[in-house]
Amino acid sequence: MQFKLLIASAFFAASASAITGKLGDAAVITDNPAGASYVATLPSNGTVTGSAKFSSTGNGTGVEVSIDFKGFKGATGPYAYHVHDQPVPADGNCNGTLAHLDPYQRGQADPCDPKYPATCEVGDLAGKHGKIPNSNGSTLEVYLVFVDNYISTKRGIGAFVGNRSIVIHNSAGGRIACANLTTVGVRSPSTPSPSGGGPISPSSGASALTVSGLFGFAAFMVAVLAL
Ligand SMILES: *[C@@H]1O[C@H](CO)[C@@H](O)[C@H](O)[C@H]1NC(C)=O
Ligand SMILES: *[C@@H]1O[C@H](CO)[C@@H](O)[C@H](O)[C@H]1NC(C)=O
Ligand SMILES: *[C@@H]1O[C@H](CO)[C@@H](O)[C@H](O)[C@H]1NC(C)=O
Ligand SMILES: *[C@@H]1O[C@H](CO)[C@@H](O)[C@H](O)[C@H]1NC(C)=O
Ligand SMILES: *[C@@H]1O[C@H](CO)[C@@H](O)[C@H](O)[C@H]1NC(C)=O
Ligand SMILES: *[C@@H]1O[C@H](CO)[C@@H](O)[C@H](O)[C@H]1NC(C)=O
Ligand SMILES: [Cu+2]
Repeated sequence: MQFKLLIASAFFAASASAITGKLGDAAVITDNPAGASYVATLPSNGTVTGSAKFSSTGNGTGVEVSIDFKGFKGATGPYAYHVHDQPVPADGNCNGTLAHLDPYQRGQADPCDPKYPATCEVGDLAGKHGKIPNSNGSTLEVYLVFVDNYISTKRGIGAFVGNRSIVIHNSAGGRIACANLTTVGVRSPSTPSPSGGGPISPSSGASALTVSGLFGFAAFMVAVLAL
């Protein structure tokens, strides 16, 4: 039997700590380039398949992450997932991605406290937004959409994700899937912006099914009314 989960709330570890990195807390990135989008497509023959897409929001603050992962058969969760610092080597060995993206040098010894996301490693997406629950050996498909204010689609800064990778872990920390983030290219707004109005990027169709997607839709409505 296949389970399909729509994750609307997060699952957090009990013992979390607000730890400031050696270089400070993470900055909210407010100038992500309009239309920039990167996708990590997992290998089709692995334990987990599917993709994670990272796109600038319509207002430049934060990055919308849209995940569709399926598989997990025979694996043990809950499953963490992160942006890792390095790309996947050509041979596909996920160990080559090294550690989490951590431009502020926080380290991962103490778990992230999602109440204080600026104190988490920038790449610790599961720490900030929740792990994927245990599939108990069964096949699972997970759709997840959220906005993270600390990762970036802006080239040249430490929080830039476009030249890095995403890694999914089992409950023991083993790396069960990984993929390079690669550019999707720059979208143009579907309609010309009225003078004074910025481009608007409504959430994708899949995200409309989730709570965060509904918030995205609400933000879109507000943006239209404000023009
Ligand atoms: C998936 O396919 C690639 C390329 O053919 C191969 O290198 C890799 O070992 C395969 N992985 C698994 C888990 O079978
Ligand atoms: C920017 O847009 C995202 C949704 O795309 C929304 O979650 C966020 O609140 C907006 N931020 C600001 C500062 O308007
Ligand atoms: C990931 O990207 C790097 C850098 O472009 C490249 O060398 C590597 O071969 C890619 N890995 C895979 C598995 O395609
Ligand atoms: C990756 O590292 C882990 C932990 O050191 C090791 O058990 C595993 O065999 C490594 N995997 C590969 C494919 O090298
Ligand atoms: C896995 O088992 C746990 C404990 O019985 C349960 O809470 C959880 O909902 C199960 N997960 C799935 C995807 O069925
Ligand atoms: C990715 O880009 C950032 C920002 O330009 C840079 O600091 C980092 O070294 C790059 N990482 C890799 C693996 O190329
Ligand atoms: Cu990781």
